[in-house]
Amino acid sequence: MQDILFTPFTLSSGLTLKNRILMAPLTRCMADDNLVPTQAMADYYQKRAGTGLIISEAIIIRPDGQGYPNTPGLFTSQQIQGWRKVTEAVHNNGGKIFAQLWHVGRVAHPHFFGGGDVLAPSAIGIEGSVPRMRELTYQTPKAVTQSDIDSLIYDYAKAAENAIEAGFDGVELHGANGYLIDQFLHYSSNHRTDEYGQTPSNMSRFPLAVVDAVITAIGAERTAIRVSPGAYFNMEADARDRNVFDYLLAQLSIRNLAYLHGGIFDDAMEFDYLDGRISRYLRDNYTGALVGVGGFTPQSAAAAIGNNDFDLVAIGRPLIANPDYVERVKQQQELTPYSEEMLAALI
Ligand code: FNR
Ligand code: 8K6
Repeated sequence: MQDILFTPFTLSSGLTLKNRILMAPLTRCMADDNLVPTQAMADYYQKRAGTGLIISEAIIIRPDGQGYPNTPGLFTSQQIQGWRKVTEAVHNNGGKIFAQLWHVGRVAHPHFFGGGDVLAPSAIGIEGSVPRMRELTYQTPKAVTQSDIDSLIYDYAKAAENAIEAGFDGVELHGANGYLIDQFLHYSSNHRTDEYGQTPSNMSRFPLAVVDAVITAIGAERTAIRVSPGAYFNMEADARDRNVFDYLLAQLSIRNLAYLHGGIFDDAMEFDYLDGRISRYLRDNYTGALVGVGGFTPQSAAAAIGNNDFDLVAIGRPLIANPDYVERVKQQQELTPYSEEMLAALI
């Protein structure tokens, strides 16, 4: 029944994955205090090398991109060396791994980077405080200047080069879940009146500039992106966002990326202004390889791939609970259910 999950798939890049099951990016807040990956992280990823492709936990591209404790970085030589241990462990076990590159934009907190501005498209903050550190209330960000934008684009491209130096097979830009790139793409977080705001092509300008800079640095075949057309996390929905994503997806379709990945917690969630689910909307508006995600079981994932809803599935929480998820599914063994307490340690 689930045989389709175990058929190989060749990405737009030519990279062949041994099966259709991807490890979804999962922030674990377990890097050391210099944001360097640890041996425990190398062991954790190595155990999951049976997936067709691991997408790493989100990795910050520079200090002011940090919004959670102990999230790893990819901007110091120590961090590059730390990631090298992880990629070698995965490759030695027959796996492949992409780095998810992250700047949280207005979800950053200066506590993590010794003070300074929180950057975002517009000076519109979010309510609330940092998870696990509730005393850190979110601040009103500074609207980025052209020179901030230039340096952010440069730093994304530099982090992509660092990822390749660290042995990653490619990078996935984190353009989802209400973080910096996504903040440009929604009307509720982007009130700019210059060439980065107000129209779909303007609102897509920064995201596409980052994509193009990364393509120039490491090649389109090693570049992927995750997007959240449906606002659901740290973001207010606005029906006009549809036009932005229609434009963005047409532009991404002509760039021959490795794949496109939807960013959502539960793909059963429907958005009126997208005419339904994220996976359906992305399939209808993007022509390359598509990764579905959000609440899939082996059964529902096999059915969705069989139905051509998407080409690959990313599995998140079940892979936290079951390091040997792929083997268990293959052997038709029972899966351990996920629970939040499992986030306390890497297994
Ligand atoms: C996530 N998710 C996530 N997404 C992302 O793009 N980058 C990240 O670093 C994280 N971190 C993260 C941490 C934890 C603890 C959870 C539970 C989730 C979202 C994740 O990739 C995925 O979209 C969801 O978990 C939905 O898939 P599952 O878990 O239903 O298979
Ligand atoms: C558990 C680690 C602490 C910080 C993790 C941050 C990672 C963010 C990933 C997105 C989380 C989204 C939660 C959204 C729930 C939406 C329900 C509709």
